[in-house]
Amino acid sequence: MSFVQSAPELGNQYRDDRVLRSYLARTLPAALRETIEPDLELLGQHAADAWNERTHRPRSEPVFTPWDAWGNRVDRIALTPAWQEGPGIATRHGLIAAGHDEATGEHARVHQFALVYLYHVASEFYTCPLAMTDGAATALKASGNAALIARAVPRFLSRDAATFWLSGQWMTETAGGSDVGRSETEARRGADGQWRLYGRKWFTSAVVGEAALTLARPEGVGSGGSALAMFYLETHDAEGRWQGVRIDRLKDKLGTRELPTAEIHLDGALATPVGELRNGVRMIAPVLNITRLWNAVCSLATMRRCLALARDYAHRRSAFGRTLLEQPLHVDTLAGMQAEFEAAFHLSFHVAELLGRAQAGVASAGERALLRLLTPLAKLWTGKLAVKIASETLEAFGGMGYLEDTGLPQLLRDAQVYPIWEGTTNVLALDALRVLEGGGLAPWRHALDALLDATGADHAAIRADADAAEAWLRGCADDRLALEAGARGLALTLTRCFAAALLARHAAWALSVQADRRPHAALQRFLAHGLQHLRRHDIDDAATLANDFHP
Ligand code: MFK
Repeated sequence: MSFVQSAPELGNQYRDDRVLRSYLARTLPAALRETIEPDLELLGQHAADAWNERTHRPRSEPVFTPWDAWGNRVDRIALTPAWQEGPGIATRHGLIAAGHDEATGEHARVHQFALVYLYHVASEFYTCPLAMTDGAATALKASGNAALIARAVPRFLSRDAATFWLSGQWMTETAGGSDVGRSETEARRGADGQWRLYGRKWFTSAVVGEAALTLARPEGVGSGGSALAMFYLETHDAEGRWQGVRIDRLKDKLGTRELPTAEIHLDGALATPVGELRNGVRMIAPVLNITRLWNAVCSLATMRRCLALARDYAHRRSAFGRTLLEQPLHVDTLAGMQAEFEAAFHLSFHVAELLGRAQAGVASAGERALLRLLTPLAKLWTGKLAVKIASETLEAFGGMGYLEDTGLPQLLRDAQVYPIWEGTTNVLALDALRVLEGGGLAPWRHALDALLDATGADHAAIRADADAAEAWLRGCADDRLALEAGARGLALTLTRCFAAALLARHAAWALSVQADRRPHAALQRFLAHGLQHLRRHDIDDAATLANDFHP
């Protein structure tokens, strides 16, 4: 019998996660940690079981049936098994409720995102509609609309699958996913005083939800983003029939294929304005910021899954007379991935901390400004990084990483969605620029210096790169084209400097409290990769290169 390679396996994904456990030990009060730990253990085991058993189960995708056999329009979507168990898991572990739990106060979001991080990969992106439901609960609360808050929020936060509702966020139209201000869906008010929506929504990721927040243009108000209004609607009538919603088809996507992303028409869907009949983009912004944080944490979850599999395989796989873990170049490659992941972890969970503090009303003005800036930054960096780490992971398996039935290619295909949805890298870099134009770099710089000062070490390299970012911004102040063209480089530099400072803070703590040198090693490696991505290229040269297809 010739040699047969054994497949990678996962242990309990909470117990095995040194980075998560060490982070929670530093940030959460011991009593709270002990209370939530059994839940984290269960989700960690669920993650392991779902992976280890996946090879015994056929992969499945949702199936859309527009018509029944008798010619009735039914628009039925049959979900995958993981999606069918989604409401039970989400409510049992309080995946949304935990984030709004007043009893845990400023720690609510860290608790919630630890759950999300452990559940995400096994959920087959059921986390996507959960993210939007969390966003909808947050946006409704911010709107102050007492009737809608009373009706919908308890259902969105329910810990009981029987009363739980999912909410979609239906924004994207054919005019563009980024340029939402061009939305064409119209809201018409009938003689009965009720609003009805008419239009086409091009990517609706949570069409299976019971409710949705959406944007529409009240009839006759003119063009532009500020003329849009935010509406709340329920997808089914009292008899359980779709109300004014027709599903045209499910999207044929590169990845996230278990997620039934649909293209739909609204044809007189009854809807309620959430607030004023304008400024819809501003009103829906809380949804964007919440889902962007979910995106960052789910990107981390993919990275962590990749590293766990690559590490397990490195123990098993032997080549040229040694296991991969005994091969210096392979070890060095894994270490580089781990360092980037570890820095990204601390950045994303820091955003969760800030969100928790803002929500509990204990964040300072500086922390609130930092939250607004770090949210797009964390999303844009982690989205890109997840693709890179997933790609490197497939390579770490050699040819096996390219075989569909190992489950590995799916990690890469799924990861490619992170930089695209919820704002592409460039849209988010420009969003960060808008924040800086409003409030400048001071909140970021003060927080960064405070983190480094608290370590008791100088960290001159991090401060020097932070100085360079400030100088770059000053240098471009009068050059709008250069500012926009360099916005991605600026965003990455600000992100990496701040992530380095957070990792430095954690490394100092881990060394003194846990006698653990690994975060320090991760920091050194992360710094060696470089923090700066600042660029100031000639705009005319860039235009010439970008237009190279002209003869
Ligand atoms: C598994 C992980 C879970 C993830 C869930 C994934 C679900 C996937 C499904 C989707 O992808 S849904 C579609 C996601 N679409 C986007 O993320 C849109 C991307 N485009 C942008 O973000 C644009 O920047 C934006 C649409 C906001 C620009 O629109 P406009 O019409 O040009 O608006 P404008 O003038 O920039 O902003 C309007 C107001 O909103 C301004 O405030 P004022 O009215 O007071 O001046 C902005 O400051 C405010 N605003 C915009 N973005 C904000 C914000 N406020 C707070 N936070 C923000 N992020």
